[in-house]
Amino acid sequence: MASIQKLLFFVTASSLLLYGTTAAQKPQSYIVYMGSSSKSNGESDTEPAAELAHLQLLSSIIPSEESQRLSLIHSYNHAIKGFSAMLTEKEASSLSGHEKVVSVFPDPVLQLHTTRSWDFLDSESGIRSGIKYPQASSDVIIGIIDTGIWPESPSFNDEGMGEIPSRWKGVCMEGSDFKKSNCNRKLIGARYYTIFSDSTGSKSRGNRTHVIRPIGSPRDSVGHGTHTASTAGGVAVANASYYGLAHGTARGGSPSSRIAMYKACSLGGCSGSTILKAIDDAIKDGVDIISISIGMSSIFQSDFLNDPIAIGAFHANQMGVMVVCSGGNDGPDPYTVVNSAPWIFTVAASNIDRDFRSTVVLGNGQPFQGSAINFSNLTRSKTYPLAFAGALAAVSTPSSEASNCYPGSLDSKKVAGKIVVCMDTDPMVSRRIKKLVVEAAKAKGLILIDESEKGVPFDAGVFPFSEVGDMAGYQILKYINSTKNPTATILPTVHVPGVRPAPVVAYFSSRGPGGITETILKPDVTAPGIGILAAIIPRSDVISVPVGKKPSKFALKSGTSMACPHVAGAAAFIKSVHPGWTSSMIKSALMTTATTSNNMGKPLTNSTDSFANPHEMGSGEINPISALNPGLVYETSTDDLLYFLCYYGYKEKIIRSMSGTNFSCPSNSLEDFITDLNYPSISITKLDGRRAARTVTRTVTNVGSTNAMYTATVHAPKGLLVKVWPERLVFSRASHKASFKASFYGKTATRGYNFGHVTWSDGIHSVRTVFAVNVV
Ligand SMILES: *[C@@H]1O[C@H](CO)[C@@H](O)[C@H](O)[C@H]1NC(C)=O
Ligand SMILES: *[C@@H]1O[C@H](CO)[C@@H](O)[C@H](O)[C@H]1NC(C)=O
Ligand SMILES: *[C@@H]1O[C@H](CO)[C@@H](O)[C@H](O)[C@H]1NC(C)=O
Ligand SMILES: *[C@@H]1O[C@H](CO)[C@@H](O)[C@H](O)[C@H]1NC(C)=O
Ligand SMILES: *[C@@H]1O[C@H](CO)[C@@H](O)[C@H](O)[C@H]1NC(C)=O
Ligand SMILES: *[C@@H]1O[C@H](CO)[C@@H](O)[C@H](O)[C@H]1NC(C)=O
Ligand SMILES: CC(=O)N[C@H]1CO[C@H](CO)[C@@H](O)[C@@H]1O
Repeated sequence: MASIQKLLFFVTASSLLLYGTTAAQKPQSYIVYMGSSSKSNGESDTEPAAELAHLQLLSSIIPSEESQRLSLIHSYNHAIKGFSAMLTEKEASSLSGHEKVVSVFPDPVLQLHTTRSWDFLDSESGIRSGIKYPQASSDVIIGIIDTGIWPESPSFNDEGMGEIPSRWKGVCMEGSDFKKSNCNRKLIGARYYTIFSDSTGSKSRGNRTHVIRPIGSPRDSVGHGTHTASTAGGVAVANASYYGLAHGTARGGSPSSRIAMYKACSLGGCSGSTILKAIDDAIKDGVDIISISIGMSSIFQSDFLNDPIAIGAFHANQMGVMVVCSGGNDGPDPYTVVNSAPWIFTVAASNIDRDFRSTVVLGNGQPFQGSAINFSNLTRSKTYPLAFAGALAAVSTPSSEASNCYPGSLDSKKVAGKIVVCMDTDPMVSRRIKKLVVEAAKAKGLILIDESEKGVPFDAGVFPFSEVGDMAGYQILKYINSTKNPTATILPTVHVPGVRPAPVVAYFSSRGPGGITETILKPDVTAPGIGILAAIIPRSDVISVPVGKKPSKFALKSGTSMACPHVAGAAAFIKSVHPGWTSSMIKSALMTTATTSNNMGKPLTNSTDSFANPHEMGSGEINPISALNPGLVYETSTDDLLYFLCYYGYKEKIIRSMSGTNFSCPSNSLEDFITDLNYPSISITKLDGRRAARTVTRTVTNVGSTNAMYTATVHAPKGLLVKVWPERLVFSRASHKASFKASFYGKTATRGYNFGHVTWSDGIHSVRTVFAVNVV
């Protein structure tokens, strides 16, 4: 679905074309990526030495008369080697040919994965409500790369927390409104980065002469970072609610964990070079898990080596640090998932078992259950004139635009005082804009007919708002036609708990397969991302505050941005119970124990009531308690990932730079071989139905009781023949690893993607391995 963001992106892209020639000579920010910074002896250069080397490299290509440009925006030298700087296209291209350089690419602007969900909203508390975690006493550190943090939130209270782990090397940076004392034993670190701006004041590709520091501190002025941080690692706060909605205990996924905030983003987005710097810092500081609810637009995805999150996450992974990312909000079309590298844990979003209803009552007494979060002051006892927006068009405006409530399409004289019904037949304008349009025209309220997004309640603040589906919308329009003076009212939102079915994959959640390679099944897992209750900045200029109330300390937000820190928190929780487990073991545990059934005991569905497939939900909805005891895990080693890079097609020289070793690619490297990477799911991108079976190998590690025997069962769609051997895997003190093969034969299978799973069970554990097989 085209969002307003994408639209703006296109406008920018075409204006760049207009100025093509001058743009090519005008310096802009580029990222120069030079691989791993670790040397063969395991050490890395000191910071000044690395910067000097980077400057020397720069001076070799920047003409001496422009020596004022001879400066680095960021220098990466902890885990990642490289820098960002202002370069012309020509300089960038000559640098890219340099022996020590892996890739050079324009510094991209990445978006927070709630950009669309400024439109969205709802509530929840921590990982699935109702689950109590066993006592986990450990010192796992979660790094959050986001918009900063509101340290006074009760979610970051450190009461009862022990000493900060001695391995922590991070800092608490001060700013005008952020003191060292704002950090504590819960929020143990906070960094911020300079935000660059161009002359137009928008966030930019970094003109060093125009540095702006809107708030030179780690303090959050957006609310996104505070929300994600408290979802991942906030402590339990009783009596939390959003103005009474979703009342309950707000708790992060791993309340015992420490949080470190890396403020790399502002409301307008995040520059890729800054995110890369934040990842490099987080690795150096000693975090265990990094949570990133940010991504490139799915339209502009190019290559792993041009993607700062993919590059940073690769080196984090190499250093044993897990990186969890949101998969994006560009669903429900296929090929929209981003952050899809195999070394990233990619998260899709689902609803939880609660709903926010804002009932519409027509003048004839007929009620319709709409969805919204609103603090409407209208009541049942009085109704207001009701009109269809198409009939309120401004002069010489097509009624198709007016019916969709486009900016400028409505005649405010006709709108004032009425409850307006808008449609969503054209998704170019978001509901947030529609609300602003009718609100500015002095409407009394807005009823939006939107079948697809009605499941994601929108926070309209104090403005009376309700969103209904096509059926109810038709009835409402029919009523308007049937009477001379139609009227209606919109009641304040009520919270409806125990909604079934749940979870349901969110409409907006980005879908697989991955656009860069289909050989890794993406997204990996699903987590709650609709209506998540978590800490927010309690500022009245940021959220609309109902009359007579103090700004809420909690808010309801939706997006894969909200799902990602649930998984980061769950991973931290598992690490706190199993400190010795590696990132890949934790990821495998969360994937193979994920659930694929809902609270009605039926298979999980998507928002249009079809069974959800692994391109929508990955291995399923995370179940952190089961993941504590997965039985078997798939370990994916750094070498596996280096083989991935070989098979994907990168030159050996590049892979050696990235690994910092003299790794050698197999002489025969085909993309098809990626399927054999020891990943906890299987994706076969082309299974030729006329050819012989395709066989893949996997190795599992026993993390359950020493002596165990597992047998396999296969669930495959009709026509796809799947065989697994050996039929049994036996583990003992002497052997805690075992390999198996699975073959796929598609002669009679339906063309296109077939989904199923192989489950290893010892009677206690079920180790579910999802597969996606594209039969051609
Ligand atoms: C930075 O912006 C200023 C003002 O717009 C301009 O004069 C200057 O040339 C720019 N510098 C670069 C390196 O683009
Ligand atoms: C939560 O609110 C209820 C009712 O307002 C009150 O009885 C209870 O003590 C509060 N709990 C906490 C922990 O503040
Ligand atoms: C609702 O609140 C608005 C201001 O927020 C006020 O103008 C309006 O009169 C109120 N309506 C009712 C029915 O109280
Ligand atoms: C309402 O009336 C308009 C104009 O006569 C017509 O185009 C529309 O289809 C009617 N809608 C319904 C739901 O009856
Ligand atoms: C739900 O799944 C069905 C079947 O795969 C598909 O046709 C439909 O488009 C999906 N709905 C959404 C909202 O993705
Ligand atoms: C490079 O390869 C040689 C021989 O294959 C090996 O002995 C050496 O340790 C390797 N060096 C690094 C840095 O991996
Ligand atoms: C459920 C809920 O909180 N509804 C609120 C909607 O807004 C009105 C006016 O502010 C409140 O009185 C309701 O409590």
